[in-house]
Amino acid sequence: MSHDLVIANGTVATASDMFSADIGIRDGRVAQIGGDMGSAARTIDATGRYVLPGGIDSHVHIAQPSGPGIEMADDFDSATRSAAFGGNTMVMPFCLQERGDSLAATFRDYRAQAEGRSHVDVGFHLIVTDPTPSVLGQELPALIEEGHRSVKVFMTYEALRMDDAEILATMDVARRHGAKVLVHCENEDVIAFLARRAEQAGDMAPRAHATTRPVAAEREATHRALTLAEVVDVPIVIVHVSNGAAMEEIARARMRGLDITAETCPQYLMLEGEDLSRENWEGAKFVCSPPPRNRTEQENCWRGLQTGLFDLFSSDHCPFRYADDKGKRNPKGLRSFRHIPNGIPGVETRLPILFSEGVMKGRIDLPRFVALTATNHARAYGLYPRKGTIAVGSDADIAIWDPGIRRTIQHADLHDGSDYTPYEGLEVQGRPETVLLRGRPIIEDGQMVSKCQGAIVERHEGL
Ligand code: DUC
Ligand code: ZN
Ligand code: ZN
Repeated sequence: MSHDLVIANGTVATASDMFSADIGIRDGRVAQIGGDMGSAARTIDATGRYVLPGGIDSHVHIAQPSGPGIEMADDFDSATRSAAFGGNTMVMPFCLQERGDSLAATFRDYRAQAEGRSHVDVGFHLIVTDPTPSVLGQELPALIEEGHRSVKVFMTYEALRMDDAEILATMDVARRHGAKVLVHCENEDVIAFLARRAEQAGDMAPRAHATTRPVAAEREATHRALTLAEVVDVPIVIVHVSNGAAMEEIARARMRGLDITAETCPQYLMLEGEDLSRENWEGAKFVCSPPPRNRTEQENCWRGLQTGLFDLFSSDHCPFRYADDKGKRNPKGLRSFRHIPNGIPGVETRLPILFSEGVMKGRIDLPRFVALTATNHARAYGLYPRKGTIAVGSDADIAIWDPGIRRTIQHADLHDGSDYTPYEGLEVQGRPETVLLRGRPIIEDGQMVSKCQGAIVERHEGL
């Protein structure tokens, strides 16, 4: 057999196994694992390296409308470039319907922004904020039939949230047409009440973002979202879980037989609410929702990654610039925490942080790392086994990691459009040094070697 590319002498890991084998790649797919590879147009020597499925980051925000005067720091070019340097071969951003707009027209425009401008493959989730009769009756069913199998709804953010009746109606359409529903679980009335009280007391600084979005608001909303999904009998994804009380709600609902996918993110392992207290408004760099909690909750989230409570480890990459009046230091945001745009960059640091803090520090093994960062994302969103694994016939989306490299995370070395990283100064061990997208190198020796080869992945496609 002849191959376009052979990866020789590496240690391969999937979500279930680790083994020494050469990988033969032909026509963009894995053609052979182990045995006599025959001839190859090119061979990469992976001695001492781990050969892993490329990361799939199924929760990123790219060029998403963010309210008057506010602009996200990334377009598809910069976000997917950053993703590739971080060892990813696919991202899944959200197409956000703004109230009053057509979901179908919004999707057409959003897809066009990604086309030809992405360095890794892209698959889309939909966000419904305005469940009008035409959206629920025609547009959403048609989009689901076209292959969009995941719809996000918000319980918080005044401009995005839906009430329980609207969420139920949206869930019902998703169930009937075969999509799962992702839910952002925070109780908006609790948050609005606490935020008003904080402002009246003159408590305007970034730290109040965390104190006005307490664990109880997330726990209650998680319970309610699960209850609504139970009533409708729709598969649900609880995204960006930050704490043990919400995890308990998920565990209890699983015992009742619900189909739940649960996700956490690096910020809930590495950051704390106290980070929002940094001086000179620097706390704004850590404003995201739900907010980072404390050491105990970090440990709870680690436990959830270890035990299988969490299926997905995603970045929730949502970058705004810090020193920018369209970002974290916008004029209104400098007056009150309520106007600081929510979200932090993280698509490039997600995998290095979990590799270093998880695998290198012995908290999780390499197959679990692969499951949490690639395989389970592919399974959850209808991409497996084409994506998310190394198997004969799968897309050759592969990251080759050098586990020996130690470095300090600094924004100067990252590639997103923001001007900071919340993980500045964090020491990590391990780096994805070569990344292949459908068999073609996109990153080699820490350099980008391709241009916008990313494809839009239609979710109904099989192998
Ligand atoms: N919270 C969200 O819900 N989405 C993006 C970022 C954030 O902080
Ligand atoms: Zn969210
Ligand atoms: Zn998000």
